[in-house]
Amino acid sequence: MKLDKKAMQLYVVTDRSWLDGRSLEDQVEEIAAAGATFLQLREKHLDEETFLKEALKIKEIAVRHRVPFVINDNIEVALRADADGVHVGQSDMQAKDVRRLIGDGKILGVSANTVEQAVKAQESGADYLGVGAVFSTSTKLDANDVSFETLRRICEAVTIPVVAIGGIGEANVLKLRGSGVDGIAVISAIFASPDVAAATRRLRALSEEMTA
Ligand code: TZP
Ligand code: MG
Repeated sequence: MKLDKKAMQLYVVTDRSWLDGRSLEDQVEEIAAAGATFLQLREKHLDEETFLKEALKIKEIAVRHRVPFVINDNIEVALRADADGVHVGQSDMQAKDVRRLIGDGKILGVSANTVEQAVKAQESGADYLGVGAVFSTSTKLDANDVSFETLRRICEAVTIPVVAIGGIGEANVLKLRGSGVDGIAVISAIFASPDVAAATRRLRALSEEMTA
């Protein structure tokens, strides 16, 4: 599936560890209404049926706001919920196997942190790449660091859209200028904020400034 690079502008990944009693759906509704351009449901500890129920709720929000919606690392849930696609990391199932299972009509996102991984992912049928961690983050403890120079070389080496991830917040978005990325992916910069809608609006504007 061909993805518009604009969909990468503000890519929001969910994380229920920041919810603090708030409901995930309510927060995602606010985030989608405030200008997120892509949604990824990332659940590391839910059983399959609860994950599926959550996916169906988030899908309804994504459809209504016309933003692409993918599931992190669970093809079964992605297919059963009829999500727009799946996102896999380097330690998950191989991209080419995922592509075979989901078919050509679905979005396949792949995490990459080297030029070699990026090129291989594109050859395996990835529609976009998530590259990071570009800044230090405490959200994903096993994230590899990606330097600005590596990020720039990855963007140069592939033709598919690239979104930067990892430790991105209002204070450092503009540091990604000139790297070639199409946008930013964030978790805590939005979910740790007491006002997710306001954070979404500010990050969307900064991301647009960064890629302008
Ligand atoms: N992959 C690389 S870094 C990361 C993921 C999922 C975590 C991003 O979270 P945050 O809070 O935006 O740093
Ligand atoms: Mg994964």
